Amino acid sequence: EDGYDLWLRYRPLEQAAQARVQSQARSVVLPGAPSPTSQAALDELHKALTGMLGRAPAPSARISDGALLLATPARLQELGAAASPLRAELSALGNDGYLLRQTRIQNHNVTLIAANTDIGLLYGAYAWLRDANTGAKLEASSAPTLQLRLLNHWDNLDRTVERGYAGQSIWDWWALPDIKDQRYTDYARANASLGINGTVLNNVNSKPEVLTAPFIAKAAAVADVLRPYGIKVYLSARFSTPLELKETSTADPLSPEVRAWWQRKADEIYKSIPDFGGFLVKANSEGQPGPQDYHRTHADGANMLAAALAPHKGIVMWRAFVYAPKGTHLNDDRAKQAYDEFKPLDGQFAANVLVQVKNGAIDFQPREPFHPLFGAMQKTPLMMEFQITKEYLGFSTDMAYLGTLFEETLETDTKTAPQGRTVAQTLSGIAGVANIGSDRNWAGSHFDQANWYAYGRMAWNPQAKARDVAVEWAALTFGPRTVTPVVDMMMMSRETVVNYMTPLGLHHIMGTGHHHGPAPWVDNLERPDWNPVYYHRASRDGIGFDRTAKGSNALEQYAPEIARQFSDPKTTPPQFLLWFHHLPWNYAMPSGRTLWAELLAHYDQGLADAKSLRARWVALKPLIDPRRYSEEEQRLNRQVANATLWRDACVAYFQSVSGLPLPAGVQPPAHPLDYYKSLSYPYAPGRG
Ligand code: BDP
Repeated sequence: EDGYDLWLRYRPLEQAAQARVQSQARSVVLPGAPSPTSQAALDELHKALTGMLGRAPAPSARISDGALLLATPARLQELGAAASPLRAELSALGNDGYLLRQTRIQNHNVTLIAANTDIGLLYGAYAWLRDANTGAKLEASSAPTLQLRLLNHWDNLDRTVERGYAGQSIWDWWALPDIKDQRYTDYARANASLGINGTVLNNVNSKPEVLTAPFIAKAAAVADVLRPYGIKVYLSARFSTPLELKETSTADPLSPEVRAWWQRKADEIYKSIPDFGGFLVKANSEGQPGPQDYHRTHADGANMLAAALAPHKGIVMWRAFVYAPKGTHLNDDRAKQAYDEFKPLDGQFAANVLVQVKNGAIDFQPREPFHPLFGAMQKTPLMMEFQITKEYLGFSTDMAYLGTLFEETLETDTKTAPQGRTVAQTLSGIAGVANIGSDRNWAGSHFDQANWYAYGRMAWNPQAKARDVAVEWAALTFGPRTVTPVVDMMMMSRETVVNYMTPLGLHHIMGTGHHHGPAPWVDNLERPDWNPVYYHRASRDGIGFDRTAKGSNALEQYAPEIARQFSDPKTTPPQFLLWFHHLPWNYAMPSGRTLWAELLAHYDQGLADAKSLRARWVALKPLIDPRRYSEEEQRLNRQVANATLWRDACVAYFQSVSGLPLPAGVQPPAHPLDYYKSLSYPYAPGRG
């Protein structure tokens, strides 16, 4: 067990489970000639059943008792099962949905996987296998609510990965298009097993070369591998590409020359990749070029690209993560900028543009309140952008199961409709910044595989519960006997990180550039809002960022009900307290402690829980295979050290600012503040 097989391990089942699965899959029947997609379903079932049962199922063209039957409506009709109530049920399941049913067809008891399309059959096959493995009930139907379920790779053409902690890029651009690594197929299988149906191959900080003929050919080769699995390829486009390639004299989106160039480029791409998905664009943000360079709006820029893609049914995903090194909001609140720039453009985007919004208004912090654009842009389709790779949550060394973060965000009521409207309900699509690399275990650590898994499962069903998803993943990954303790670890892990890094709504106090270790003292960076002191605003008189009407008034960007609730510290959820309020150190918390004592208690809790995670894993040693056990044990040791560092450095720093003594029982930091300030992290991974 080295983790390569992810949650598709297909190890021999225990006896009772074997008998159950065997009785449902004596043979596998797919009437008619298979397409590449239904062939992929057959191949997966064959591989899985061979692994789980120890022998291959009989391939068969005829239905007999105990057959596992895969069929679309046309095939059901030929089998004389068209009139069944299944038909109506199927028609409600759309292109991607499937149903699993024990039923009788042609006088035989069969297990039916039915779907309207071959891709639905593939999804159904994976669902059936999930159930077969975990012993879940086999009477299900399912269809996704979001049609766009994407991964975003922040992968560079030289195979470095921005914010990647799992080795090099999976895409070997140099070897492509001639050499197509087996990993691409396994990547496709893993994604299809979750229902992920699109992938942006390259970094949002994009290079012009990716749109040149050689790279289009490379992307086409990847697209060919992913196509049978229902995964479309997309590219991140650099706004100034034609200018930088010296093929136009400007990149102004309203220039006819520029528009014609992009039209030709789109036509060229679709010649090689007929089902190309479209472009993802980061513009006028962190130094990236964009339409504002020509005094045009984001809508002008997005619509120009959209026009080029529209004839081919492609889309533009235009990111709302905007702020420029020298731009607006320099002396205001960075949290407000995306809303301020995008809300006025609501209704101005072309029909094939989606605005892609990070889950929170700052930047993938361990915890953020939901982004105020969700629910606010009602005339523009929005996509959620989550970060699966853990840039701000301890990379792939610290354990943090993000299912809880995804759930917390998706289920929040934006209060933008009379009956309520959750963040999930405001979405038309979803994207996750991938944590996948060339590491043998794909994600840098075994537990980080769970974040890829949870993202995919929750992209399919944004109402899914993080715990249920964790139960599935744990059963598939470590086997049925460890599920409860493993899930308990996962469920506490992200709060643990929040507590030892950024409790009570603190944010962005990580070290410059690498974002790994603590650096709440940093105050000397060029842009004010790159500095941790800008975000925590701690001084003798208190701590926190006042985003109420007395402060930056970022609260005004939320629905009135939320703005009202959060404008009073007493009714602000404690986990967001210092996100919205600047409060005196002696502010009385609901616990009865002062804010100062509460802050310290959270840091201590984070460290205690990191130790508890390690102890729980150690207790599982007899039940986990040696390699995976040891790889995680080493990481959990490292996490305890990291939690200690965070806790001690933050206690030392905030004490130096508050000037307050440590309450009785609180351990002083191991070193003086200067020691923590002197630490550096040369060659930290993930800078791309
Ligand atoms: C920040 C990352 C940076 C990304 C940027 C983005 O630090 O590497 O380029 O987000 O999302 O979180 O564009």
